[in-house]
Amino acid sequence: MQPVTLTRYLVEEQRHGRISAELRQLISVVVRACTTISIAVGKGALGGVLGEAGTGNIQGEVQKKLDVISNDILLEANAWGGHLAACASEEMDHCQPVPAEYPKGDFLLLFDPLDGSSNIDVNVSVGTIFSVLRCPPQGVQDPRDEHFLQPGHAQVAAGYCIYGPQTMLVLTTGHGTHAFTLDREQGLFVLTQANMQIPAETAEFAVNMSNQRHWEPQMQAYVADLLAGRDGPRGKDFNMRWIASMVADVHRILTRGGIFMYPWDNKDPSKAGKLRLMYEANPMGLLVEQAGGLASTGRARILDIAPQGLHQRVPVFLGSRGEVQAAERYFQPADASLSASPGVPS
Ligand code: P6P
Repeated sequence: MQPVTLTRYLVEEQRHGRISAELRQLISVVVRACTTISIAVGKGALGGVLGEAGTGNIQGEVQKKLDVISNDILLEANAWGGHLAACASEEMDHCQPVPAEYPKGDFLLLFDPLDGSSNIDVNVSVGTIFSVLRCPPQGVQDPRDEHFLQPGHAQVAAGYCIYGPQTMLVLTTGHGTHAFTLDREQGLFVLTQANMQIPAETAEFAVNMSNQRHWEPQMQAYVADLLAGRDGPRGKDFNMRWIASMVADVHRILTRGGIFMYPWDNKDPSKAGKLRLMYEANPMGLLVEQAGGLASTGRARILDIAPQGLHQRVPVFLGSRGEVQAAERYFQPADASLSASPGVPS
């Protein structure tokens, strides 16, 4: 049987009326940009692309050279396509409208151009995360940040490209979550896992344990019970993984199950979490839900959050349905007796 390339998959989705020609073309442009980023990431020191760019972003983070390069590749690729009204990025303070001389489209594209970039210099998997929204009609000719502030369930597509031992694209347009592997010889993405399904139960959790003393009591209680293993209230032993690259941790969970957590902590109480809603939690949340999992703040469904800002942060619990529900139980009724952490959506 002929391998199903991404192009063929998207044409079939369009033929069955599940996506428009414009969305098919937009996804193709984004994925071509990711292929270019994959080549740049793969060169490493040989490409002179490692190390810091000497600049910072709105997050207050030092930018890596590849952060800036990846951002530029995505902006350049999407400027002239005619599918977009504007782009927004972790690396840019505000959205960037498509240049006036180019045709406009009805979509908005958000991305974290190179998530996990602190891992680049040590050759650990990193990735590009993207999210697609419809642009409100009034915003097409004059798009502004406020036009991006839509809840995650409004996404028309979401995905990531992981640059690891293989370069893989994981994509949803609302009809399941599907994985494609880059055939480097042919420069084509080939469908290698249709309809990914996250096992409902797991014995593997992912969290940065060094933050443990900064967590809310509910989070400390939940993780303590995981660590207590078979002799504790959970009655089974758990394993832990933490790659510190969300794309890599989420890819593992989509592939074999688990729960990924970046909860609120009091290191900077003014921040509702570390991860960003619009271009990390929302796209990953849609991919996970489309694969049968859950994506929560611990207290609310991530995809239902009404965004207040382009770079808004949220706590994230996502992965195996049964385990996310188990974590949520620690944040329920007893919560009334504990002050909810500031900024965390109730
Ligand atoms: P920490 C990478 O910087 C990132 O945004 C995610 O990809 C990753 O899950 C998280 O931060 C890692 O955070 O605090 O463990 O370095």
